[in-house]
Amino acid sequence: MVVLSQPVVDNFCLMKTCKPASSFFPGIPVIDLSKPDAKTHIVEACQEFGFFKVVNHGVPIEFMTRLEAEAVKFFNLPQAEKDKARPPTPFGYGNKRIGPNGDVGWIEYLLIMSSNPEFNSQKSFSIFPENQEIFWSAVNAYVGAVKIMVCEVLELIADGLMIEPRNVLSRLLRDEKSDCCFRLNHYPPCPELQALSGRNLIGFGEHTDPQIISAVRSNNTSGLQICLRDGTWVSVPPDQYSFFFNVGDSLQVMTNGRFRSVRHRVLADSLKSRVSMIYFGGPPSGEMIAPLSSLMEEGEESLYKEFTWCEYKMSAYKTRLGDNRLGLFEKT
Ligand code: GA4
Repeated sequence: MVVLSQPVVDNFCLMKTCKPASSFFPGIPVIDLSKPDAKTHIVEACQEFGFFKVVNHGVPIEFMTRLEAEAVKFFNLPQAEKDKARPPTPFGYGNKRIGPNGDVGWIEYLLIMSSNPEFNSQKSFSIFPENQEIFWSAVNAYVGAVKIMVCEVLELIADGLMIEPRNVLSRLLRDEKSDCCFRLNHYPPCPELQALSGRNLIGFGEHTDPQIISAVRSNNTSGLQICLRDGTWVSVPPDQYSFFFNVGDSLQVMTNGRFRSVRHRVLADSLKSRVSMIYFGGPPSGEMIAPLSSLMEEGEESLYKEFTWCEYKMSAYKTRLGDNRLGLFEKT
């Protein structure tokens, strides 16, 4: 018989569970950035899945492993030490609570504003107070290289869509006022629950990302699932050397629904920790999020009401994680 101590039961009782993931989905599109046909395949993947894997990405593996080591060092600190970092309002250290509206998950995380490095070095963030330098230099090296790759992908998207200028999307991330953020996630294993019920905990509940595009890198632990067009959830095979890209709500709007903002979620593993690092590419606050005029066919109308990124973000922070946030902005 498995005997659970009370705190473990308390920890689990608010959490949603689901059946352990079955086999891996073999159909995730793989984009090789060194191949001339990358642009065509990216556009196809954004239309069909809103999701793809990128190889030959140019981000040094050393940047990934160095940041992963720093993240593991932080998440392994005693709880009281981690709680000294500022709370996630929205940037800071969070534990089990996601966002401001009551969502929970089997996760702890650091949410960092990546457009403004000075913000991070503020004492209030307080990660490894005695020696913050090593941590922040690992973050900055990683985020800098990932941003270059993400901009390249956005330029390939413009090429693939045959729209000009080719920086029509990437300029939004390169803008000094761009609103990009970054998160380090740790999904601890959940062996007790697995033993008790044969089920896994939901680490991060299903949702779409509000931004333009997101790039995920994780260690070699599975857990990420995406929702296909027909509503089935499939498991993404982990690959610690590659990046997984999600189309976000803003890119769905900018392509007037041609691209799909993909619903995704993460299940905690019963035995292995999952550590992931995600770069979210968002535009400047005042930017209008509307279909790109160079893409619209003659007479084509926008499927969405007009809004700025700032308005969308404010609205997103009033929603629950799994809500259809874009629904509020669809024309009826
Ligand atoms: C989902 C994508 C990013 O992780 C995030 C999340 C944000 C948060 O964790 O603070 C949100 C979520 C995300 C969408 C709806 C709101 C805001 C939690 C939540 C309930 C950082 C983001 O930009 O939006």
